[in-house]
Amino acid sequence: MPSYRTKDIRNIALVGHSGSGKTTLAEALLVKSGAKGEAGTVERGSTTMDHDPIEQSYQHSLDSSIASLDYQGMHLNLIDTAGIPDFRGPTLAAMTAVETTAIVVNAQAGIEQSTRRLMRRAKQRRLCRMIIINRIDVEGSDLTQLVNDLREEFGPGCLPVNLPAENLTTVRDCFFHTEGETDIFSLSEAHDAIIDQVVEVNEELMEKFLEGEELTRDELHSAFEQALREGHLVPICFVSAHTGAGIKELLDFFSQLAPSPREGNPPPFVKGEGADAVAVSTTGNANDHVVAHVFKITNDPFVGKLCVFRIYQGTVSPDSQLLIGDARKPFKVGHLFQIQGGKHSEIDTGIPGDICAVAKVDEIYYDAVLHDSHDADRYHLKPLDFPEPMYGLAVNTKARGQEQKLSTALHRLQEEDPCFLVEHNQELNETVMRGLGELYMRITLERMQERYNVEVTTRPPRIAYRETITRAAEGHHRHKKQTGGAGQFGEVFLRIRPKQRGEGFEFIDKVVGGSIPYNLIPAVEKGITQVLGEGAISGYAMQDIEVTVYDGKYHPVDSKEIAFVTAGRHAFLDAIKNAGPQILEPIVSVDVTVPDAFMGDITGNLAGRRARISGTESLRGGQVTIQADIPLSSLSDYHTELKSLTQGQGSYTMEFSHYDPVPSSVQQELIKAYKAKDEE
Ligand SMILES: Nc1nc2c(ncn2[C@@H]2O[C@H](COP(=O)(O)OP(=O)(O)OP(=O)(O)O)[C@@H](O)[C@H]2O)c(=O)[nH]1
Ligand SMILES: [Mg+2]
Repeated sequence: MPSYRTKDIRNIALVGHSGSGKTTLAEALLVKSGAKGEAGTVERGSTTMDHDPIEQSYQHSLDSSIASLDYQGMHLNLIDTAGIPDFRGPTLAAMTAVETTAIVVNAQAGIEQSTRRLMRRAKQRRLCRMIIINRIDVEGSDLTQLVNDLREEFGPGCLPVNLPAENLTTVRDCFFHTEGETDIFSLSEAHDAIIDQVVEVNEELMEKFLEGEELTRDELHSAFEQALREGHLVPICFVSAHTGAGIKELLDFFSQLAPSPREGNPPPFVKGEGADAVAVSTTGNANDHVVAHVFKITNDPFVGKLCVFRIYQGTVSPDSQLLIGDARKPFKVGHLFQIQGGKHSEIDTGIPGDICAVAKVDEIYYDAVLHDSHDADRYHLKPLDFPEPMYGLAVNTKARGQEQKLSTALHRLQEEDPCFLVEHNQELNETVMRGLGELYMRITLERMQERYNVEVTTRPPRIAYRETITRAAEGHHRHKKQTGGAGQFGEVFLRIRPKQRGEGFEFIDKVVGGSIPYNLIPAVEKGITQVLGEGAISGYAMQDIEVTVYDGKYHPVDSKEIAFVTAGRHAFLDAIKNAGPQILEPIVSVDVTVPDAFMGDITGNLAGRRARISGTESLRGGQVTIQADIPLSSLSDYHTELKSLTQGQGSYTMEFSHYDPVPSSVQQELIKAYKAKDEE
């Protein structure tokens, strides 16, 4: 049994812009609590959290990483995450496993793009949020201004719980204390401000407070937790991960004020799928049956597949027999682990609220619910709205005979990151991997080589164009074939109509009086869906079309399934001819970040690529971010061009946005290319 109980656990995700100091901060916390002897550094590649050799060579976290520490009877599970936006799949996934998201802000850089994005994400997920202002040791940062900026941007609930003092070498608590010297603000005013904010969530307490009565520590504590849960309060702490200023106070904050698993908002579990899903709650009790959620998969070179899960109720031991999702057959845990960066150690018990891992169970997948009662069948944690990866590379093995190795490597990599997808296009015999950016792809190729020993060649993948129609039309086809013995006969009348973008395909059967027998209607639909998959004019799948079959004819002997498949297919093609067929292209939203001086060149260049600029944002440190919607097809060489236009200083990320019609010249070209291929 562990020495701590559920109420002693604190689960904290450290998130924030790249370079804000999350990994260094985790290191400082581990050292301060005694979990580690000497502090490693990101530069030397000796931190607990950046344990992967590729992370060490890039000096950036490229995946989420977990370590725990014990401090004054409390057990703290820390999840360090990658700040580089390409790697936000695992970062967002980590946020589902914690009560508290700590958004780390670089004191010099101030609010950065990822700060906003992550604050918004954590709020959407109803997580308790706090802000850690790091790097207070560096001279020349305006901390007063930063606090004001945070309040302006994220609301008046952002309030310091401590303040830097003694020339930024330490911090002073202003939640429990009312007096003391500090470097910024008056401590007593900061104290009043935060107490005011906290008591606002509880009317009774507020009255007591206004009447000047002393509030007990318990009263304040429970109001504080409520304010955190409701997003009414976002406490701010100051630290320097380098000098250690504020680190002990941060540990104190975690142990005294951060929510335990019992105090956070309840995890958003549902039972069932899609529209049938209903909210269910977990108990948090150690004696109930097990409910746990897998939020991370890693393929460790030594132990193989490692599945990391958070327990919501019940107790897991090496003897536990757990079911994966709706599987009928359980697996035996065998060995239960606790994780410390790249290492793991065996434990005998996992209690509610804790984070543990099992190794070598191949059937477990990211997002699986592990449980030991059929009561928890069809349980899911409310899914995250992950960005859709749009940066694609088609890959082939360099050497022949390595195809199986490549496919295994891709499968393993896909298991680990919900924002990394692998698609295989049978028709082109093309394997395409998709991620959130160029850097992501580069690192994935390195991983493939280092971990799985596969070398590949890459090229830009085909763009996933789509076809649709622009107006309603009628279609008809009579299929009649007489070859020797039995003939084929089928006749179909249908009408088609465009649907709203993104609504997909709908098939409506309005045949009356059995002019097409009901058992042959599926054959008609089959003929139509064949065309949907293959496209009518350019070889790309069709979308957003409604087809109504309303009449036909059949022959009692010659009307077999195949006849109606063919008739349906040709009637549909006949209708499409008159329905103004239109090719659509994927449009992505890009954020391009460059030094100010290049802004003009970059927006000009984007405009030349058919981009629609939707906004620009000045960042501190002379950087600017340009937001634009742009056809994916215009970005195939953008990485190289951006680097050369900005002397290597520009970067961009993209996300799928929507489909738009292609310009007519592009449509003509695509049709021509398709015809030429067809004739071949
Ligand atoms: N002066 C100073 N430097 C710091 C402090 N914290 C971190 N750094 C430095 O800032 C750089 C980035 O720190 P990391 O800990 O790697 O930042 P991160 O947030 O983990 O970055 P990603 O992994 O890319 O998301 C490193 O060179 C650290 O040594 C601090 O408190 N003071
Ligand atoms: Mg890091």
